Amino acid sequence: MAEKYQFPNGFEWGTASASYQIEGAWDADGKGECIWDRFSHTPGHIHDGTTGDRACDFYHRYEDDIRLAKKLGIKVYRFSISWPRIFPDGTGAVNEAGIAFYRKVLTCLHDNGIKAGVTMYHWDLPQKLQDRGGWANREIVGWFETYAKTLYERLGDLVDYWITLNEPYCTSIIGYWIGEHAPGYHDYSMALSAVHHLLLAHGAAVKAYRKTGLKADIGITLNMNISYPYNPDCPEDVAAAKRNQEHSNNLFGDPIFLGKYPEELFSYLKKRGVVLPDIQTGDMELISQKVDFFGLNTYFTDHVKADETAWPLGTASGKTGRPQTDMGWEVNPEGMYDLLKWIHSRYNPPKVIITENGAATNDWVNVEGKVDDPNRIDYLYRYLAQVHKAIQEGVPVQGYYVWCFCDNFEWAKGLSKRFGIVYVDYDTQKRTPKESAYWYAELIKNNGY
Ligand code: GCO
Repeated sequence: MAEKYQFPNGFEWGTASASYQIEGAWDADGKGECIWDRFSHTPGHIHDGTTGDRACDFYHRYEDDIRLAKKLGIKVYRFSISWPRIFPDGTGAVNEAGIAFYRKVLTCLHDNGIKAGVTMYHWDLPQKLQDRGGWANREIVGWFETYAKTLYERLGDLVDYWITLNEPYCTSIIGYWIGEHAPGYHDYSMALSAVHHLLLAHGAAVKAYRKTGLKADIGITLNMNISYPYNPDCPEDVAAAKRNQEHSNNLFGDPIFLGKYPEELFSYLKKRGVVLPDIQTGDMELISQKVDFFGLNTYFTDHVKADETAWPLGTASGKTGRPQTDMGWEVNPEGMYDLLKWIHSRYNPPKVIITENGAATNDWVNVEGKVDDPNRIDYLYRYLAQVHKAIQEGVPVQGYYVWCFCDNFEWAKGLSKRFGIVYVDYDTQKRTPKESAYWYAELIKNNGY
């Protein structure tokens, strides 16, 4: 591939991050406990036994990080707000120190000429709300709406993009069914009720936003993947791949953009004994509020086999022998193109922002003090070529944010997986831009590569 990839004028190059993964200062200045504090403090949950207590110490080092982002030419810096920093109990009294912290971060971004992309919920639910059922309790729709309105009112003058939720699939399915993420439950029907409440909370937040008069765009970030049948000649695999994709993609995209849940999937699940969500009058209208953009997180593709013994979905994943990143995720750049085309044809959103894409690789600082990460550069090169192709064919992608700015706490994998374009030494907190950061800076400068 010795091509030239030139991106449209005004294309927005960014990086992404999330509060629990970078901030540290887990109990500073009145912050309440979040479910990831509780989860990581409980032995056995995090593979390498680390926690986000300190992480990248962004809480104290945000100025340096933002200055470095500016040096690299980053146009949009995506980060999330920690709900329990704003409402230590989830509801009730506002913690002014939390508001002050995020106003400082936002001001610093603006002073450095960087746009702010703000995720309202990137998984760090106040523990006090989990104690009341968390996302499985329908009351959370109101709790989230109050939280969202508070953010609009107190921070809205400084925000360029609002993202209501990050990856409701992970919150619900991984948190309440697979149990690998906080709160660590294993109840599929509860997970589906969480799906419905997440979507309602998203809709309520968008609806409330439209009444504020604020002008910034608002959308949601969904993680999606294309599911390919493991054996395309096997009808059972073809059906299983379709079901798998409806579960990862349509379960969230259809209600938001088409105002309905995927029927075939729901009737399959019902037959398998799953309790479906309680959909009340007006719910689908609330969920399908018009959004300004579709935020897409994507990293890999799925290759799906039929497996009747796997409850409830009847699917299993198959490996294809393609290269893998340090997460064990298959590198399949064409999947990015197929997915962008699929989103465009099924949902036709006004704009797509790729709010996350990137690779974990096994990085370290070499004897010359550099971090050489050719595989990450290669990954970005190949995936961006596919983004470019989709744009050429009319998919309105207006921005791309690398996951992530600096190495950070990778959830159940702890500090052991490095996704950053900036290396973090967790003992000294020293930052070292990796070779990929310089590659990305050059790309931004040229708006192409
Ligand atoms: C997610 C989250 C990020 C992750 C990243 C790598 O997609 O899981 O949005 O917080 O760290 O995707 O797994």
